[in-house]
Amino acid sequence: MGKRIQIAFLLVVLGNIMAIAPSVAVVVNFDDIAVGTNLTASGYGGLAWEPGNTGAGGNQGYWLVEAPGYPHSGRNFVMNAYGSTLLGLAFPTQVNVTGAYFAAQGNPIAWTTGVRVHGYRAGSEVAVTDWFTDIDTQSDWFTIGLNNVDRIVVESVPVKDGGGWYAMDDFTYEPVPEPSSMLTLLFGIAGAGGFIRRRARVPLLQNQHRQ
Ligand SMILES: [Ca+2]
Ligand SMILES: [Ca+2]
Repeated sequence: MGKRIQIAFLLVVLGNIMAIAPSVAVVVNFDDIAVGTNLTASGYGGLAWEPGNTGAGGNQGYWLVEAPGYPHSGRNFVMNAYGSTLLGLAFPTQVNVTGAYFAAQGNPIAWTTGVRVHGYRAGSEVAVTDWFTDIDTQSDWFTIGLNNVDRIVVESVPVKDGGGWYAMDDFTYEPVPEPSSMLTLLFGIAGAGGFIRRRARVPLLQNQHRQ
């Protein structure tokens, strides 16, 4: 293998790995956890489900696994208990939040009229989505598209007693590869390249000895 071909080959491999690595989507479907679970401090899915702001009746909101209602997958989904209008979710590393399915929850007079998502990085808000207003009995995809964030807050419009209820399902995000792991990958590939070169040389040398 010529040197140029080797380098081209390695670049193609590296390009493919870099293209593939960020696209390992994680889908949180809430179907493997009991209905009625308060997700605060549960660590469900390896994520930090935060308590929310005060919702209806002066009660503190939280992420609550619920069914039946309007799930997208399986039977379960997550809802904002007491209609909490600000509920946070934190990630162990930076992620790209792709989106989630949203639907109505509970009594029709309590359905929120819209949700939007705030993205945070290292404690600062870096972006916010537009309002998603398709909140009804048909669960639909909300493209959130917040990249390189380590925390999000889902905000809903209050409609009753200070609360605005919704159901969320199939929450989807992609971990962002850390620069250190990409460097490790680079060194690994460079090492593999050297190994391939050494292996390629051996038969050549042997052939030369035979000639
Ligand atoms: Ca589900
Ligand atoms: Ca809908």
